[in-house]
Order: sequence, then C-alpha cells, then structure tokens
Amino acid sequence: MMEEERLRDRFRGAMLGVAVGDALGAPFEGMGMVNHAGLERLEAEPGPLRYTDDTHMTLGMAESLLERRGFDGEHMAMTFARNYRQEPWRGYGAGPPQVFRLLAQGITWDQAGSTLFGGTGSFGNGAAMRVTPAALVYYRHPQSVVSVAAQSALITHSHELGIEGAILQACAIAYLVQWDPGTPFNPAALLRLLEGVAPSPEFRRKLKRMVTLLPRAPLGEVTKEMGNGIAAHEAVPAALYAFLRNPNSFSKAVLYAISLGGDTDTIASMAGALSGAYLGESAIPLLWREEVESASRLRELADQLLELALEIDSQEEEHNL
Ligand code: R7I
Ligand code: MG
Ligand code: MG
Repeated sequence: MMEEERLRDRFRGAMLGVAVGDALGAPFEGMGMVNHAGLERLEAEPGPLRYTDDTHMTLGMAESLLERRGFDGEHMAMTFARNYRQEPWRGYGAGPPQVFRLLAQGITWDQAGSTLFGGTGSFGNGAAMRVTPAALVYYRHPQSVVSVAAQSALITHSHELGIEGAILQACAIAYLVQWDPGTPFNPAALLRLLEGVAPSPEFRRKLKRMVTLLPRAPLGEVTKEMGNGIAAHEAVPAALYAFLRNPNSFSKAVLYAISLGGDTDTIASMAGALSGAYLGESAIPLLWREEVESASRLRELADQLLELALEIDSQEEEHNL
C-alpha cells in the first residue's frame, strides 16, 4: 500500500476503533463479572452498536481540531458543551456536565475543570478516552502530541493523573499509527517511551509491571495489578495491556479488554483505538465496522484529520526550510 493509503486505513481504524470498542463494551460497563457466553456472542450478533460519551467526546475533539485547524481550548470546551446539550443521555461521567455549567456562567475553559472534586480536578479517564483525534493530527510531532493531549485534558480533567492518562494514550496512538508493519513490534520499546512521558509513580509502576504480565497472566492478576476502574491510572494501563497482549487481532484485543470487567466501554474503546491505529480499519471485523453507529461519519472525520495532519506536516517543513 502507498504511504498515504496506509495512513488513511490506520486513521480510520483508530477512529472506528474508539466507537466499536465503546459500543461493544457499553452493555457490560460496571458489571463485576463479564459473562463469557455474552462475550462470544458479540462476534456474530453484536446487537445495536450504540456508542456512549467516550465516542461522543472524541467526535467533539475531532470537530474542534478540524474547525480551528489545530488546538483552541475555548473552542474545544464550547464544542464539548454544545454536543453534551444536544445528547446529554450518552452516559457522561459526573464531572464534565459540571464543567459545562461553569463555562455557561463565564468561567474560562482552563479554569472550570480545576474546581472539581474539592479543587483537586478530576482523575477520571474522560480525558484519555477522547484523545485519539489529537494523537492523529500531531502524530509526527511528539511534543505537540504531549502538549495538546495535556491542554485538551485540562478542560475537564486538571488532576495530574487525568492529564497523564491522556498523554499516555495519545503518545501510544501516535507511535502505533506510524509503526512500519515490516518491522517486528517491540512492546518493551513502546513502554519505555511511555515511561518517559508519565512521571507519576502510579503510572510508572504499572508500565514497569505490564511487561511481566505479558503474554498470559491470569485475569485476576491483571485486574489486580492494572485495575479496571474509571480512574485514568486504572483504565489507561488496562487498555494498553489488552492491546499489547493481543497486538495482531483487533477483535481479540477488544474482547479481552471487555473481559477485564469494570469500566468496560472505556477500556475497550481505548484498546480499540490502539489496535485500530496499529492494524488499520481493514483489521476490524466487517460486521462491527459497518454496524457501529455513525460509521461513515467517523470514517469521514478520520480522512479530514489525515488531511489536517498532512497540512501541519507541510507547514512544519516550510518553517524549517
Ligand atoms: O472522567 P469522566 O469524564 O468519566 C468518564 C467515564 C467513562 O467510564 C465513561 O464511559 C463514562 O461512564 O464516565 O468523568 P469524571 O466525573 O470527571 O470522573 C469519573 C469519576 O471518577 C468521578 O465521577 C469520580 O467518581 C471519580 N473521580 C474522583 N473521585 C475522587 N476524587 C475522578 N476524580 C476524582 C477525584 O479527584
Ligand atoms: Mg462511556
Ligand atoms: Mg466508561
């Protein structure tokens, strides 16, 4: 495949991966144990693949980056708030709607989030779950991936763990989307890179531990060591582990993510983004990528994000001449 065609497949894979994982995982969210017969059924009869807030916010991030041709905090915050007002029933966490109310009262986009949870800001996984479009647009510019992931997180998740979760998920996607499929993939190299952008002990400990849980630690040990909850420092490592354990199969990565239980829509959505970025749309089972809600819209946004990424690349090149 030509370079641009291959990238298009991967951009689409990442965006569709977010929605497919989200929609497949949503019926199991918050259930302690996941029924294995139910998981197996997802391949042949997934039922209506409706996405939740994870994808809804991802769409908002893509829309804002495209309209503003890059990151604009005020615009992104207002886009999230507008989308929420249109579809508040998507299963949002408690924090974001509070932020949207504060924005409506005139609090600025970079201040509203820091008032949550008694002033510590949120460490929920909400900033990480929606970060895919930023990773795609800046995939060739690691410093921009880190800074846009962090600034976009700040809108609703100003706790350092909420921010670091978004940075990690974004850096992993940017790394995977440009991985040369002709070169064997080395999980340890990706994990080392990620340790370099996650200074908190919570994340560093899990990134170090993750390698020792590959390739087949028992489920109970994985959930104990990585976690499977709504906190960024649980769901982000869990999703990364689900991908690293099943790097060559989109369906195995996503179904494994759901089998961990807990915050299943979000863990599966983030695992889907990683796997889709790495393997491309063509690796997502046809039934899932055709049936998922808003599939053609997601594909169209992915193509526009690629156009923007290439535009940013050529601006950088001109700048460097
Ligand atoms: O992170 P967020 O957008 O929620 C995303 C989750 C995903 O699972 C979605 O699928 C959806 O179901 O919701 O929303 P937040 O409310 O910011 O964070 C999620 C939750 O994490 C909060 O409602 C709290 O329960 C918890 N939490 C905290 N608890 C105590 N102290 C987040 N930050 C804190 C904190 O600082
Ligand atoms: Mg959700
Ligand atoms: Mg969730």
